[in-house]
Amino acid sequence: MDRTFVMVKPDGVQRGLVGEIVSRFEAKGLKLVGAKLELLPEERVVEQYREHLEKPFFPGLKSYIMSGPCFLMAWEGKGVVAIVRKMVGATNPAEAEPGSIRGDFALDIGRNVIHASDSLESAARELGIHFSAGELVDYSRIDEPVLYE
Ligand code: IDP
Ligand code: MG
Repeated sequence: MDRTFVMVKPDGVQRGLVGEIVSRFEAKGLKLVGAKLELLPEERVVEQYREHLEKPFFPGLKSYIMSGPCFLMAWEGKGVVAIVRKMVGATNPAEAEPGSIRGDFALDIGRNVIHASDSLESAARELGIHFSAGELVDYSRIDEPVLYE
């Protein structure tokens, strides 16, 4: 089954949105297979956002992500990468649809509350940056027989 990396950024943690965000993914039927609250060290922030290293917004992005604790999660389910990206919404909250997390809870592109991997490859890469194998848990959710055809 597919897995993806999701992270509530420091603004989302400070604004008390962790529970709301976890609830949305749980209610969708996705399975939480890893979670932790952490102040991220610089090298993991750089590794996660390495495609943006040369962008003008990178220094601001790095200090934003390191400004407080992040809530890191691994979610599992059928098609989970695309489903979570859709539930997260467009990068710029001004363009994110109402009903999406960024559409409902954010205003500014530089304070957009949440990160989610954009492909299966980046999901595997990002999970590897932030979680050790022992921190990801294999188990069944009791509602799986009725969630899946
Ligand atoms: P994504 O988070 O939707 O995948 P990316 O383009 O990968 O969006 O950008 C990563 C993160 O960098 C964004 O979520 C946002 O926090 C930040 N970011 C992207 N573009 C800008 C910008 O133009 N100004 C400030 N921050 C930006
Ligand atoms: Mg991205």
